[in-house]
Amino acid sequence: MNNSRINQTLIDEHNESCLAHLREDYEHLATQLTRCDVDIETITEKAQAFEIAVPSWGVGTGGTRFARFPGEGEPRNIFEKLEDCAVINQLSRCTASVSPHFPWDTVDDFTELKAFSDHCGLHWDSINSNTFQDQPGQPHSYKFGSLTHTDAAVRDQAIAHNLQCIQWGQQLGSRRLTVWVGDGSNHPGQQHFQRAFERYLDSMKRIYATLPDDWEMHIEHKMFEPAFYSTVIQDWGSNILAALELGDKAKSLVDLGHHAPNVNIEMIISRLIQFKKLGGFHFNDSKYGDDDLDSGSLHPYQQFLIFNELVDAEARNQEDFNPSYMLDQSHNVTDPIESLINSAIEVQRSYVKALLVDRAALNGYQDSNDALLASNTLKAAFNLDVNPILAMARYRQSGAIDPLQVYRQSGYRQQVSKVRPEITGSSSGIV
Ligand code: PSV
Ligand code: MN
Repeated sequence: MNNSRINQTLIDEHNESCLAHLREDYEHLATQLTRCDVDIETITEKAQAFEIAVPSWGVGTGGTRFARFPGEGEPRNIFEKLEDCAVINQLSRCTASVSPHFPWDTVDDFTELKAFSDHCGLHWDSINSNTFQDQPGQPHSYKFGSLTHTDAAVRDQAIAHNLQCIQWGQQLGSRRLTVWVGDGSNHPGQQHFQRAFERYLDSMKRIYATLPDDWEMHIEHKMFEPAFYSTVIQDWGSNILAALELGDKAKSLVDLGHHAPNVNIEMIISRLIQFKKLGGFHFNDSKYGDDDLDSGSLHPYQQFLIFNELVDAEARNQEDFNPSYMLDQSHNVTDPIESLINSAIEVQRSYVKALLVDRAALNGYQDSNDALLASNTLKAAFNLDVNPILAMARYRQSGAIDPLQVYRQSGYRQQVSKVRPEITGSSSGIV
């Protein structure tokens, strides 16, 4: 099997047809940036090195509590999910890694899975454990929690699953475990806050103890859902406390949708960086809660401000700073491949714009309390059109100058629909 899912000639012909305009736009932007002492080539090289992981579950059509409307040619297993991920990377050239979720992506033969991902030119990002759902035949239910359950037998089962995830991850060459639990309560008084957190720490310590030396454990907090009154790891405060208690290999992961509307997430990022506890991100956008909308579709300025903190830390050579980037969204009404390509590029765009912030000027305005010019310095970078840099980064790596146009022209979705049977009926639930 050829590891190019999209005919490379189609991409090359498309690029050929757009190249003259891209070169003109790139030259123009290069001239503009030179006026500010910025070398466009340095920025383009950084854009080329940018990488964001795709979640395996993101290539399936998502849904809400009310309904799910299945898409055409949806992947039925992790092998087909990898095929879709390979398309996303072939066109965008910034998504060479995939984050699996177990047991959703469990296979009999992990050597075969690893060989297939290698063949697709993909590697494995963080392993996600799942103790928020019951699986067929499972002895104990997670209805009232997993790692924090009052019954030790349930906690043991949830711990064992996480240990299994680490072993599978080692076979795939991953070096991270992400733990998100839905544990919490729906009624005031239902759960003793302190005892539940103690049980959580106890369970997590047992998982942490088995973590290979070169692994990290990422803790993901979430304000609400499925627990609607209290969630054990509900905010970055509980998250960093747990990470500090566990040790250096435990870090906090920030999913953008897991905060109340209007929370200053960029400041949370700064705090986590300062205390060497920023592990990584799940990027998405939201208006009301954990909407899982496409990255940058609503709050591109917030996403830019987050990258402003990240680039600032990078520029200061902040110690122990190496966050991982991943998308975590639900595509309910779009083709997931299109949404993921678009979103990856939107996150890359925020990174590139943050690289263009005049940091010396910003620091000066901060020190002299010039609020307006400090703000305008950020805005100047945000308002730049960096499309030519992003397109050139793709072009130079054999990706598509306009990935969505090539994807639609390729007819990939129609082709896979022929071999992947239509899923009929409407079910509800997350992907
Ligand atoms: C929870 O809402 C979450 O953000 C976690 O990352 C889960 O692993 C993922 O979504 C599952 O869909
Ligand atoms: Mn998430």
